[in-house]
Amino acid sequence: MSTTPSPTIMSLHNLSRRITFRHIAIVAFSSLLLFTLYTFSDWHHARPGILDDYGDRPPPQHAPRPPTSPTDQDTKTSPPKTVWAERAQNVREAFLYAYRGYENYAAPHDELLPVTGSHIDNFNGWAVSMHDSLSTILLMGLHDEFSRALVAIEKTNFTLPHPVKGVPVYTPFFETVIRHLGGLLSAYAYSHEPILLKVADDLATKLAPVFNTTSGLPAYGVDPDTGAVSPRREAVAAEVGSCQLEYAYLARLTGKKEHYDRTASIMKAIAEVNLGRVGMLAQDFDLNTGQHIKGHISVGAASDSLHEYLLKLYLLTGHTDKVSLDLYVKTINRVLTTLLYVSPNRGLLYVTDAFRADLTPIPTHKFEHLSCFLPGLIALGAHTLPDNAFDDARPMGLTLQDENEIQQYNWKKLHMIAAQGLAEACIQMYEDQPTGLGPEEVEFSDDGQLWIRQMRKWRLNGKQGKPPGIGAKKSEVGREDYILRKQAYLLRPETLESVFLLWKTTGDEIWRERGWAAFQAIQKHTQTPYGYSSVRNVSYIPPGFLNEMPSYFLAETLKYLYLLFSDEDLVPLDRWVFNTEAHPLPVIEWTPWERRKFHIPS
Ligand code: DMJ
Repeated sequence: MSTTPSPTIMSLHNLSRRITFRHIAIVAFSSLLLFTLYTFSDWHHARPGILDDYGDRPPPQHAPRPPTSPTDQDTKTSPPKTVWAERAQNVREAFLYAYRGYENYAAPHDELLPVTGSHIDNFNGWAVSMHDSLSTILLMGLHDEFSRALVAIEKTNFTLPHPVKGVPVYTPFFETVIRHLGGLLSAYAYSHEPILLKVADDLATKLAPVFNTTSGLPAYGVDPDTGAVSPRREAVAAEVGSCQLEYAYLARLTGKKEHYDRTASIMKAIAEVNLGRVGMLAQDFDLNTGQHIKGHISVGAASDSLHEYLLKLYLLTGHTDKVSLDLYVKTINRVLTTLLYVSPNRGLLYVTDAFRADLTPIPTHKFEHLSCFLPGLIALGAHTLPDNAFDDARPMGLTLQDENEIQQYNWKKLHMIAAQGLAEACIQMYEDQPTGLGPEEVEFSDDGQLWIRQMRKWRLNGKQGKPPGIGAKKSEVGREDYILRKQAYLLRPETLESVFLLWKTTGDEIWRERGWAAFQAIQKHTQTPYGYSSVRNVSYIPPGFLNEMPSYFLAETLKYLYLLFSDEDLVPLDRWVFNTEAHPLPVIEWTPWERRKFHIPS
């Protein structure tokens, strides 16, 4: 047997002779350095995504990012696929529990009173919880629930009880469109059940007298039996500009020009608003002149979905409605430069509202749960709009310095930084509370700084570290930076909607984990013997039931959670657009015939 060492052993032998104490010391020192950097930096949190670098590389277009699967990332930090499937199943069960509570104790009325097991007709008494649940039922594959709903829908007649004969009673146009019409249309898109389209068409026609205003913007409400329209001549932004998706899609399904005219009438009116120094659509409108009044700018209550529908109409109509895009671009420029603040101690990025935007905007420093749809919307825009979407932007109402500042960045990067920071603050509001539930409204101390000014400092300092508003610190007693103004959690969806959209657009599993913690808090603190209830105070355990289960909990909150945990891409963002009540509508590619018939410009 030969004693000659094999080549491998020889080279090891030679190598060991060449390794000196100096080599060992260098290796030991480098390992220590790497370990320290890893431990005290955020390297180990980094994941592939749009925020990997803050340079100018744009993200891929129109390709929804596939969720990062456990096989291509650190398995220590991401649970296996089966865990997410179980979590999706938990949400499906929660939905069934809530919906069966409604069916058994409240149908055919509007909503369930989940503590007393009774009902309330707080909208029109047209079974709003059933219509609002339809698209969730279909996405979750609940065939029996869908069949029962169809039987009830056959009997729908959309009339209102008139307590005194001849005295009009108005159905609220906005709520009826987003919940009833949106629910029926989305269910039709998934099921093609003819009754759903017929009922949707009838309803939209009964509501149409609201458009008989001088400006063409819809009035607050209509008596569906007589066509009488509510007399108030002032209206809020969300109510005048949140039906364009539903009427455009209905026009596509029925071929009826009068339905498309409703969408066109709103877009024409808002395109003619003199934005001036206000810089974006304000909260209050005059229905006679079509102009906005007062200079109160907000993305929260009474304004929210008007801004949402600017981007979404552009996406729904296959990138054809340029008026919509132009207004969306102006709005976001104004919001990013004027309404975003960074809190002083923790660096939380929040969006507030401001008065006197036509002069010098005065921020309130209020941060509403309702505003938490915004990070998701901004992320959706950055993910789906083409690279040149902001090229023709003519910012309005901005100072020259702010205008110059936003032009220093690739806009998609800038938007994703804002979206991530805002979404972090929204979910942090939940994580700060002992219940793990998010408050309805907080107020920040007024010594926060405008985000765009902090971005400028960060840029001038060579973009060292994370951008302002990203990775805010945890709460410390006495340094929370905000107080609770409205302590209730009303089972609202906005934060979870954004968590879902941040997950979809970045592929970062941290959003799923944070959403899962919120769902567990909902299970623990809001479940009742009959369903789920809004709660009085998120900072106390127990938080105290309010005996309300709003229909949007079924339409939105549980749907976004289900989609967040489902591994399957059930609603691809390049093919479906969620209305403001989370009812998905399919993207429309207008045919030449439709363009001519509806007078849609090419
Ligand atoms: C929903 O009805 C809709 O999302 C609406 O646009 C505003 N918010 C409520 C739920 O909070």
